[in-house]
Amino acid sequence: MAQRFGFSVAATDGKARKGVISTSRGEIRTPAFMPVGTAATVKAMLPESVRATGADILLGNTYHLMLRPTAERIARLGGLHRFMNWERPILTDSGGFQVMSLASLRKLTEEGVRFSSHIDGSKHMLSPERSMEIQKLLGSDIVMCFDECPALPATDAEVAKSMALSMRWAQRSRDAFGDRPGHALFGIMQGGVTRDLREESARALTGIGFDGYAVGGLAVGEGQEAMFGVLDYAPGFLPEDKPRYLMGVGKPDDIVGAVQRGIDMMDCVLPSRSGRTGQAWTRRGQVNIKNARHMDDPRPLDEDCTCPACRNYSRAYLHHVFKAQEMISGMLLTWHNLHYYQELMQGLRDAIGAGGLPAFVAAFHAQRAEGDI
Ligand code: PRF
Ligand code: ZN
Repeated sequence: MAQRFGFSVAATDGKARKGVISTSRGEIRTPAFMPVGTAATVKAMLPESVRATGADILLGNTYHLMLRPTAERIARLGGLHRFMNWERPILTDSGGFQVMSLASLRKLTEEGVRFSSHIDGSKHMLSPERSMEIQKLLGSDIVMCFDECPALPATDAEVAKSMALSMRWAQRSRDAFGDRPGHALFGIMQGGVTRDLREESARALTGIGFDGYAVGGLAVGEGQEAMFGVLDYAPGFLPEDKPRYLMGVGKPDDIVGAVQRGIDMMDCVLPSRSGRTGQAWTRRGQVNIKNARHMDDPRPLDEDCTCPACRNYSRAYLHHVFKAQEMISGMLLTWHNLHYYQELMQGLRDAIGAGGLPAFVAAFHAQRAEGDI
């Protein structure tokens, strides 16, 4: 009998929660940051290296994997965990958000979305039922409902109409998912930056009943202040005994602010993507390794960081391999960034556990204000 999906809160500090999600593939310490492994790989990292940074769970993408190498092929090869050599939990996004940002010739109807692949132009269909089928073929531990995230700018009426569609799709996702012991289905709240719509969306989702609840439709260009404005109330509309997942967030200060407001899980391409473009995230903020000031600098990126990039290499070396477009550049900076993100999450968990989150957050902002030296 598969281990049942569960969530327990061990400590709170203000609205912030520290807890553990149990799955049949292992535990997820929360607040959790999920590195993004879109195409069955966290780019530039071996899975064992991702684990070494402290990750308990990865995110995969329905949209990319259905197009290449296809969900059916991954299923024949034993599922996504075996395919990518990551035996711990995997959460998969449902595809709706990626269709809207990547695919062409999209046609949205009540049924779902027809679109052309950004890879070869081939025609495909995603619906709640098909998204549930694909995520089952992949063997995902945490399945996301099929939703629509409206593109900005959008009027209140457009956001309301889109949210209502996402709630009908949430019911269809729930029906198609069925009963799968050991696997979880999360609903996704929409409603833009409108409080009433967020509340209505939360009510629809909790009426259906999910194993966890995501806050979707944020970090889409509204800015941090507006996002925090929504996060000041939206998590409070969701059940306390279920994990809350903020999708596609974010920068380190977004993460800290979201955790303070009651978010338990997050994902973002930022640490991995910016690692490949020469951007490092440290306790002292952002460091651009491309900058000529690093050319002769024998010091590590961050003296206090224990990642391989900081233990074994100088800024001068990291600058050189970036300029020379050597593959190790993306490898080392991605490792550092993921290590920094996971250490931040551990710091948040420890601070919540000790009832010292406000002091931790104050120190976090003070160190960043000093800047890189
Ligand atoms: N819905 C889904 N995936 C997402 C989002 C969403 O609203 C976002 C918004 N930041 C990121 N990823 N399904
Ligand atoms: Zn480092």
